[in-house]
Amino acid sequence: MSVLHILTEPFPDQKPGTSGLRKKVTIFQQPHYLANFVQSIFDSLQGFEGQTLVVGGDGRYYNREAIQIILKMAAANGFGRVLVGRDGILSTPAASCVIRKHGAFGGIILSASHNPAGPKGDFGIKYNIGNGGPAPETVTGAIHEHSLRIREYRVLDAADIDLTREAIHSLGGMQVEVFDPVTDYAALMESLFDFEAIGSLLRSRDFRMRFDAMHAVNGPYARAILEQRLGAPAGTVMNAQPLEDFGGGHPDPNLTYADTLVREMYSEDAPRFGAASDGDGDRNMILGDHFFVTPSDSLAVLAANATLVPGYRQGLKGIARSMPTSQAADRVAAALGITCHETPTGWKFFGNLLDAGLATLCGEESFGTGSDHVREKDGLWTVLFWLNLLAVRQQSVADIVRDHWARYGRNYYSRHDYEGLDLTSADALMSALRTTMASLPDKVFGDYRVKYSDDFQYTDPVDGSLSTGQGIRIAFTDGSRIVYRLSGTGTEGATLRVYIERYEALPEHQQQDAQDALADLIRIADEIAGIRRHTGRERPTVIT
Ligand code: VG1
Ligand code: CO
Repeated sequence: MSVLHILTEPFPDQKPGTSGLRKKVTIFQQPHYLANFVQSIFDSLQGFEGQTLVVGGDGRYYNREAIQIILKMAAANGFGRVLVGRDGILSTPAASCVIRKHGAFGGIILSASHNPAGPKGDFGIKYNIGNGGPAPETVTGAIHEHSLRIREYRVLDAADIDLTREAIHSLGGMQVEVFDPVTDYAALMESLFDFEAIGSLLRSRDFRMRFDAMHAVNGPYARAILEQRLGAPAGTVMNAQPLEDFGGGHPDPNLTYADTLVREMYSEDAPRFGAASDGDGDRNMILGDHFFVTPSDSLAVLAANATLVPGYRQGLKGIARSMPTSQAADRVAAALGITCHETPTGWKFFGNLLDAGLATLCGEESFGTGSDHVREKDGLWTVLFWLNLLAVRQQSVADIVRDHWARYGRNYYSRHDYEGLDLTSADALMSALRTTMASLPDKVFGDYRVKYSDDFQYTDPVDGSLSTGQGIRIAFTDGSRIVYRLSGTGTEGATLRVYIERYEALPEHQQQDAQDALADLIRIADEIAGIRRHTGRERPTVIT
């Protein structure tokens, strides 16, 4: 088998976003497009000769073709071994787990997360480093630079590998091991949670749960763990078969897109617990009987109750949340006497904190929670954590959250997304906001006075690297906040995200509906940024 050196030209649009490179499938299918990016990854790394690479994806359309290309390129570039999930399947948290457990040099994850899939949908690729986490900005920056200079890539002239069966193959001088994608991950979960207590909860007659895998990657994981290992009745996991187009759906676990599950959880005969995860299995949504847990509250509740779970019995070293995530976790950290770190959006910023032992739990408002067990957010881990809490506390989801609000106060929270804006007007809105920002401190809007406003920047406490321009943050004197930022994961036009938060300490003043409680701040958010004026939109496309 010979190594081919293929001549190529750079594609100017290969700048990784919040989590890797995401584009339409049709863009990835252009000749050399994927190969250029993969070679740019390898060219930005050093010392991987003879080392192990982990490869897998969320099973979406083009996953298998991409894996065959990556295998042949890894062989041509000198990797010693590639571990690849059977059928090309690996959830994002499972990939992180496998990289760590097998001491791999790194991993390539093929996913566009919750973005729709299929020939007309999206595809994505990202590189994770040896700690199992997404490459930090220094690495993604280097990949981008290599992608702009690339002139050739290397690929082995070889036949495709059979990914459908567990086996060991050789490809040139490299070994390819097709392994079961669930085993290592399931063992890790069993080491963290009280499987006996969760199992007896799931098997008891007056408890019922539903897990919606949304035809995405977590189906096999949820079936193996919840149904086969823990004994939940067959059928507990719905939409369990990963499909190349996710069944035509939009595997984003929120109130809009997981509507079948949501309807069931708000029906007369609702189960006690409901959950869903996204395309690549790292996001989660947690529901009780007629009750929705906002992800920011979920992080705070997990932190406040962590010592009830075997894997976290020793307590937490710290908490970390992305900047737009509500400050509910900060209150728990204060009560526990630990630090709550505030990072830019995207899981890659948590890696150093976790590696340095500065944090144990992490979370983002975008339906992501996780811990130092891996270096990615983890959907099924969150579900098992909640089940462990339900088993120990013997209370409903709603009662656990209401108890939390009574003790710590409630951070009302909502995110308003304006999707598919044209780039020029979205940029105009943000740059106008950067100008207005300076004059905001001390200004009064109704009941709210601005305390400070800034364009969020972050200095990594471990390696000192600086990340700027991470979102406009407006803080009010009562602790309320409005945050504006542009999405880094979309593939069409621009998406403006507006995050709105208000704190209410007293349970007797706490109202049901977050949109009502935030109505004044929502108006102020438009007044300050001129959202309707700049975008021509009367309302957001998605409210969570
Ligand atoms: C979004 C979320 C962010 C999350 C990222 C990746 O990014 O806001 O919190 O880390 O998606 O999630 P953005 O730049 O579009 O706001 V996933 O499930 O793709 O790995
Ligand atoms: Co995801």
